[in-house]
Amino acid sequence: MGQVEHHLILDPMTGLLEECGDTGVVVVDGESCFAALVDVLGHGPEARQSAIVAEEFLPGCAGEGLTQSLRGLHDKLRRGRGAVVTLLDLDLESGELLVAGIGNITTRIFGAEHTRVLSRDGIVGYSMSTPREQRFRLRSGDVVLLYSDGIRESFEAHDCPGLLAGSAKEIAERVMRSFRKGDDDASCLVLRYNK
Ligand SMILES: [Mn+2]
Repeated sequence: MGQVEHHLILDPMTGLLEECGDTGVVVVDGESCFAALVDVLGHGPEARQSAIVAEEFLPGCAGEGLTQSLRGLHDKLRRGRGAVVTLLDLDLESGELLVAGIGNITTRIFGAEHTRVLSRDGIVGYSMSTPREQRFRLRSGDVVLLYSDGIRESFEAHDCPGLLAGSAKEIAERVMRSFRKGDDDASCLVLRYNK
């Protein structure tokens, strides 16, 4: 059975978690890993309220299907500000990865090839296109990186020598340190699959 090593960093623009609209969830149940990264529009205490709604709802979505989970979150966030969201589900035995995103969370896979996963347009809780689940196959050692638009979207691995070295925590800290923009909440979720 494969394993997944993961690390999430939330870095609020104001330095206060209670004013952070970015959040993430990881649930590992032994056979699979469900993960989410969420960026509620804007920042501050009101954004944090919607982030809390997502934090409370998403752990129960593990194993429920990504499209259904996005639809459920869409309903939950209707009274708040709306958010951009990417969900993924990784089968630890096979390395099969499903990803579904709405809005501009960046999702990248660093494996034998480097892949950017396209999201659909929209805002969860406000106006959401039909989710699309995309399928990938991870190999042992591959790294999946998700980050919000508080981090420079377009950096390349060669912009940061050793980007993928070390633990998931070290990778997340390196991305945050090197590419954080500073004008918004920032979040970064790193997963490394080990067969
Ligand atoms: Mn943002």
